[in-house]
Amino acid sequence: MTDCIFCKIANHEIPTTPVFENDKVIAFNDLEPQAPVHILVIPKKHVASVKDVEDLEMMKDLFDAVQKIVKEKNITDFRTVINTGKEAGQSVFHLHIHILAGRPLLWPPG
Ligand code: DGP
Repeated sequence: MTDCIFCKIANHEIPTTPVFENDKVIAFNDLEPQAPVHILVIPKKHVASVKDVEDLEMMKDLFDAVQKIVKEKNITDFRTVINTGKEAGQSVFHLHIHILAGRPLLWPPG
């Protein structure tokens, strides 16, 4: 989608060093890391949020990538987050899963 920053990353219009990539998914480090490990996993196809996913295969592809990333990095304890909507903290309206790790993570979140 034009003017979507994550579409530009997915299309390599913005140079990115992927943490993981296949034909459906790309993962890269968050620009504003909230933990020593902070990776974003996104579908290459533009979908604004989890509410807008039509084919749930997309979620399978994303979580398949999450599993591969944490396995490859030997991360045993981590949090996955999907913010949906402004009030829940979504600032980029292209679906993404945050992977956070490398420090104790508070629960419940703020
Ligand atoms: P959220 O607030 O859940 O929509 O998360 C969006 C995240 O995306 C936020 O942690 C900052 C990150 N981010 C925004 N723009 C860029 C960018 O251009 N590059 C990278 N690597 N991360 C970005």
